[in-house]
Amino acid sequence: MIKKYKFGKPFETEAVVKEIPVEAGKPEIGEISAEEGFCLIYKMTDELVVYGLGEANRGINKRGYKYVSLCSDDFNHTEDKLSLYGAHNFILLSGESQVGLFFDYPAKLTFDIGYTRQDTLAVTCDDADLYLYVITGESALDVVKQFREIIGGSYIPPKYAFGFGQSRWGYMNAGDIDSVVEGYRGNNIPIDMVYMDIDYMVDYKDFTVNPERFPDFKSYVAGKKEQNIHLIPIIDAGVKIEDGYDIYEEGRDKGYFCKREDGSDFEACVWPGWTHFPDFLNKDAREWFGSKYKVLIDQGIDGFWNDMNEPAIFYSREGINALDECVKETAKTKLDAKPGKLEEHFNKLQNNHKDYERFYHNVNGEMVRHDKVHNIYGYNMTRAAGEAFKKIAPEKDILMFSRASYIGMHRYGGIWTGDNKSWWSHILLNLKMLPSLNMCGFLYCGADLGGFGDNATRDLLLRWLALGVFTPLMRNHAAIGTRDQEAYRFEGIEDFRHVIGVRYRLIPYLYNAYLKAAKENDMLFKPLAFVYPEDKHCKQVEDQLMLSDELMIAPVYTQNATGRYVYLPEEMMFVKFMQDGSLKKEILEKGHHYVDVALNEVPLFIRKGCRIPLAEVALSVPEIDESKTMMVGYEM
Ligand code: MIG
Repeated sequence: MIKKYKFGKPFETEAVVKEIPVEAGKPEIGEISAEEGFCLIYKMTDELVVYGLGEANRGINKRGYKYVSLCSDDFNHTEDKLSLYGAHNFILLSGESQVGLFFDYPAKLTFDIGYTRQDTLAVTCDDADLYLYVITGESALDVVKQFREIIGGSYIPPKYAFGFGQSRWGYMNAGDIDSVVEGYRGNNIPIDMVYMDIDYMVDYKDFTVNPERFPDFKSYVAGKKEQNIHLIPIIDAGVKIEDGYDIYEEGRDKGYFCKREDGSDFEACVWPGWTHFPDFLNKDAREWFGSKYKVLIDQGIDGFWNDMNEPAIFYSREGINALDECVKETAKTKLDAKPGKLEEHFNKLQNNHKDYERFYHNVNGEMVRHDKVHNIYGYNMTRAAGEAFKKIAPEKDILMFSRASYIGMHRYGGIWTGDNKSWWSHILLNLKMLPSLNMCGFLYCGADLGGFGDNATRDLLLRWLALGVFTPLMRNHAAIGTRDQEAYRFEGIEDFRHVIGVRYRLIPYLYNAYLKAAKENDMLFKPLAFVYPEDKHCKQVEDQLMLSDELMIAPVYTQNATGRYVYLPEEMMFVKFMQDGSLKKEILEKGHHYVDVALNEVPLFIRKGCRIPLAEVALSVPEIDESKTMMVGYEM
């Protein structure tokens, strides 16, 4: 059952697509005050597990910390971080009863889930203008399914997007991309996508392709497609201010950029230098920006990733003016002229919340200050693209995923979880986010395999790939300046060929499981307790997941480990994809086990009575021969 409550004057985020009548009075959940801002206080029993929050830090069970919904460009995902790129305000209180809460509120919102007081949940925000949805159901999954039904169906990517993709910030030109394709194809490692990061553009201008770096781009794209390689360019939110640049001039003339209070276009410095931010909350501007994807689609492109759409800001005009002032001030007296003060000031310019109070959106003629709707900016950038794709190429499925997001965006694209690091702990963080993301409708998602920042090692990449073989988005991505981490850069290439090959064997199964999950508003990845609610152990399992209806996954995420402990809630068949292409199968009884898993093996568990199809290894998605699948299962 779903009940919708209204506080004050909520902003219509369009996260929920189903019409639901507003209830009279207050919800019977905890204590709510809407006098000074909004605050919901709820006493948590010892047994209560709190799920949800989509892309968020820490555990599957979110208890014991604080999380702030505030789309943030932060490349250092340490345990103390409160905000990441997404804002997914859905939590599920799972105890004796199952209650889902969705706070539809597009500005900063804080979930204190036992941080201030261990037994107390406090959800707070500055303005008491929001919708609160209270969902009750028979089981945790039932609550999630009801929620998913009201937010609309999840985005379905093209099938090729289930292949493996290679990315790196630093591929400069066609030659760099050719050598990546050669590195994979030449070593018989399967691959379907190579990503184009910001350097393909002319001066980081959206929808341009540098003709010196990519002469005759259209035929280049076509040539790659003949090799079953899709090129996936990045699109950044900011539009470069430059006379003669059509996108800039059109946006300026039509008034489609975010404006300052005085009506002038807000200026922020990002990769292209000074930019304006398209007003994605303005329907006409959204339509206009979306139509620009056609420039690249016309050249054969059929996939994109949207970046910097929190929006990320290096500094604003106002910020840099304040720095000028600071320089002048410090120069006045010798005593104050310490570089430290300036440095401190300078560092505060990046992604400074003050800047979000400096620009406005035109929402149906009404000026709305950005900080009041901050969390739906990236969502609406991706929505601009998704809505445009239906017009530009209605017959095609186009790949789209975004960095910033809000619930509702799941209808238009997937997400990647941003700038993680080549850390073992981030393999586990990757795993923990998957079910939470699924609860919020995001099915097509994945992390930068191998880690974005810092230097990857061979063993880390192999272990991470062995998790990545199961995530819908399977992409290796790394930051400029880090160690090369394409699979063919390490010794023992055959191990990478094997692990990535396992993905291709699983694609017929995974693709169908995905479609089924999307159709039934189901989760692809579930916490164990969703499937075995009676089992007390399952509530505590934070490093294994159920995958669709047939599988359980338990990757190794510890360096130098030759295996791991795993908990089986029932008897299962342990299957290992061995390096020589064979399968090693063993029936394991319910309970705790230590399983050996070598670096070049991929483990999975098949539930009793279930079986899955396995294809033969192929070098690309279109080469998978679905008529040659074998069934592997633990039948009774
Ligand atoms: O300020 O385009 O998260 O994936 O490689 C960094 C360069 C901008 C951040 C993205 C990352 C991408 C990088 N971008």
